[in-house]
Amino acid sequence: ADPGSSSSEGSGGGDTISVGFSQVGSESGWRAANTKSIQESLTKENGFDLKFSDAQQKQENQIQAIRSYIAQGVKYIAFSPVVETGWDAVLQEAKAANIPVILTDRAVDTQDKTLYKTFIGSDFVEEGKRIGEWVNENVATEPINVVELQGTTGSAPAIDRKQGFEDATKSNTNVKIIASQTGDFTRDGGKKVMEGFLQANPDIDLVYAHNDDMALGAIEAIEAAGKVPGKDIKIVSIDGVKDGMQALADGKINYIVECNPLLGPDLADIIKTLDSGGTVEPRIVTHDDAFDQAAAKEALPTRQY
Ligand code: GYE
Repeated sequence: ADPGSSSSEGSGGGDTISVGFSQVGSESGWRAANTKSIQESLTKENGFDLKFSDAQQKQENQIQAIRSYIAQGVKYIAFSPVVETGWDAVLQEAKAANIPVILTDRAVDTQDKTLYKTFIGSDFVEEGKRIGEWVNENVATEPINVVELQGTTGSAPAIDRKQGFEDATKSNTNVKIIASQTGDFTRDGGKKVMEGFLQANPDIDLVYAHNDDMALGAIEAIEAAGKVPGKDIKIVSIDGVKDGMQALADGKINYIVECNPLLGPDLADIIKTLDSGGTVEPRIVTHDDAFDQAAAKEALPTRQY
């Protein structure tokens, strides 16, 4: 409300650290859990003054939000870049204003590594690889036709998860990717693209979805086409959100590689470390598990998201 005010003198005693966070959007269950984790970690009680904005999956909205954080003179900027490229100009503006930038969840593609302090998040190539390896061992022991539901075009997780799966399956002649299209990481997108795939291809054996939400959309399309998801058409996906894990436990999805969305506590630690003059590693990789149907049944009762 008062863009000129410095937020380093927080009310309620003690100083707070002002942080501007630009979120990708609210496209998925993963994103909802990630937003919650960040908002619950960067609280007043924890010493933060968080300014949060949702870019609705549009890069221009994120650039605008970052510029406004710079204009407000926040102490730190953190963001999850919707796509990989096109960030140099705005990141240079932040650097010129002496505002350290922290990347959470998704990477940017830049030559200049001085434009951000650290990038914290999962190894998306590895996630795609683990999916591919599971498919090699458990499904592609005979020839299979695979359709791929890609995440948001140009985003780090879509590029890397595609790459990882291809790396793991390229020497397996049984794996044939017959169609690949973006569903934008949404349930609706996954459903619509899967409907098209089903109409064009009578013989689909496996769906590789870059996230659970698109897998859940695909399940609806498969059921509407009179086929049984998890049996007639097998499904593998990435994230491990509640609804995805439930579908896995119910036998509708066959395998999920987790992507941990709970980045808030680490983000808070990173900022506090930087703020007290410390240094952080330029790349912090978070730990991800993987689940088959039996493991999902066991994990569900204590799942945090
Ligand atoms: O997998 C997907 C979300 O960037 C890792 O974005 C994140 C991805 C996540 O929309 O569900």
